[in-house]
Amino acid sequence: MLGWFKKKISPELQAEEEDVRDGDDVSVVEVAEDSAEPQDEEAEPTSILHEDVGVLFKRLTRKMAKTRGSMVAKVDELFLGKKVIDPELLDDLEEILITADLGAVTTMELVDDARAKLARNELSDPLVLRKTLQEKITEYLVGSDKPAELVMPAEGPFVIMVVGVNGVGKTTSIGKIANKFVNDGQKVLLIAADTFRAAAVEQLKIWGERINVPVISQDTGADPSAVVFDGLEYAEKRNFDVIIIDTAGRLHTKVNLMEELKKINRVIGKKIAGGPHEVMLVIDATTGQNGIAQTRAFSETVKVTGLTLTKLDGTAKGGIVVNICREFDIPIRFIGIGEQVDDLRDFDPVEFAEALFFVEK
Ligand SMILES: Nc1nc2c(ncn2[C@@H]2O[C@H](COP(=O)(O)OP(=O)(O)OP(=O)(O)O)[C@@H](O)[C@H]2O)c(=O)[nH]1
Ligand SMILES: [Mg+2]
Repeated sequence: MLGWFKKKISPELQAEEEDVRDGDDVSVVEVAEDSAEPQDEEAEPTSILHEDVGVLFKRLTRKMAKTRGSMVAKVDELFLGKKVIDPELLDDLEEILITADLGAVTTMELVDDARAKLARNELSDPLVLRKTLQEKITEYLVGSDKPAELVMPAEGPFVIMVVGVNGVGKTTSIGKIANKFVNDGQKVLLIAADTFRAAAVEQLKIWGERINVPVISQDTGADPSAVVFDGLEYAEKRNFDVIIIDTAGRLHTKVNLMEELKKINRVIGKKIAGGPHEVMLVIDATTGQNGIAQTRAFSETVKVTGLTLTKLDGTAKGGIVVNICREFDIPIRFIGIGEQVDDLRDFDPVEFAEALFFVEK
């Protein structure tokens, strides 16, 4: 697999850092200064590329056991002992795919295609049908024209604003993503713009300490846009490569909360040219079809440029991934497969489909 992010061009690295800290209300959890020296562009990243791909794949399939158990295992059960395909078998297949949250349109397309082939006597072997299903699902997953890798700006920090409904895994994903950047030698700053709950700021600070990156925060109840403004101000002369902004979870149907996101978005744009460079929507894969409604609502509010799908280790409804890839032309950047720092994978459609259809021998 290729790298998961790239820079437009090599940035000019600035050696000196000035202390521009201002405003007593801004709380900064500092870390050791030498923690994130930028690396040579050509240098090999120290990320998962050094790990054994076979081991990672096994881990992915293990973590996705529930998704596999639901969809593919049921398909296999259905096909077991069947020598030929008949119309009833296709009806049962349709039910399995719908239950796995593949979505009505995708399911109909897959099953109708099989029905047509069956009618033309072009399909008789269940194993061939299984293979066709995997191929079609891979096609849907690959479908997006947009590159899955993050593209960092040539100049200045790469600003990522993370949004999504309550409890989907935004803060946890930020911790994991920040850690990936740190492992690749990037200097990372986190901004806690979730000011609704003190616990939210605390949670981000704990992640900051764990992965050794500073966290900018203010008191509970502060205006999130102001926190972001101050945070970006703090970052200005410190040459951060990556700034990740955590926002409060919000119901996609609550107009005033969605408006607040627009304001944060505007503030970032005024402070950093072209920012935010990535608006990452986090979706909990266990919520199934509602993920589609969430993606639509957030996309109508701010320009969502990438998705992270979480909790794929805990859902029997992994079909939502296929559905989202088909419905929107927004790349899935990462998938979350657990609560730990390394439970995040770059989304690779082919690998994902293989993991979905993988049978343990
Ligand atoms: N199993 C599993 N749990 C996850 C994953 N990602 C996050 N979680 C858990 O989901 C819960 C919510 O995660 P948070 O990161 O706090 O979610 P959030 O979107 O920041 O929540 P709010 O800020 O309240 O909107 C926590 O218990 C996380 O540990 C994942 O990929 N797999
Ligand atoms: Mg949070």
